[in-house]
Amino acid sequence: MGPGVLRHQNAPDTGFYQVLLMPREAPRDTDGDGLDDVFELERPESLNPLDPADAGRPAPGAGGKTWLELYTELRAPLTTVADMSPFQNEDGVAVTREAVFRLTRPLAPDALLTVSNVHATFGGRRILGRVEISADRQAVTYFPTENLPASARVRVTFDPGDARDDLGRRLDLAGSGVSWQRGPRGLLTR
Ligand SMILES: [Ca+2]
Repeated sequence: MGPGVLRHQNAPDTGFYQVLLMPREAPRDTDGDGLDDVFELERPESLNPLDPADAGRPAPGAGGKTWLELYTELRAPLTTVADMSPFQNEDGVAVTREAVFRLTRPLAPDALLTVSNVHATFGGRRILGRVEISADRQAVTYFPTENLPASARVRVTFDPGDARDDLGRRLDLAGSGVSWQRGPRGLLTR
């Protein structure tokens, strides 16, 4: 915002204004509607940091979501892997065991993952397998379908590519993968 002049017509002489310089990184929520003041000031056509009623109105182009819902989503941490199975240092994992990646949020309804996104390697080459997304769209499972030696060390890698989460954002899981080796003590690294 550029410089400007604030003028209060017919201002009473019983008070005064105090102007505070607020850092953009730590804005207040002056009207208490859940939207911070900077977010509201950046959208003067729709929002007013002194009007708590605007947060419940639908945000244009947001599929019916309110401004508060949109604001909350925009600030949600990017979706990543919450946990993986087999987990690190899990013992005695069968080389035929499936690998499950559980995400912090669901995938978009139209997100498609194939073996180009989730695949396993053994001895430097990709093995045959298939990928399934759970009904709640929050778990991705890779099933190896190839026979492997019992001592095989298998590494499963999850590269989401352009797949989006339920908020339409790309996933944040660079380098997610799990590897294991069949034996009395599975060797697992992320
Ligand atoms: Ca407001």
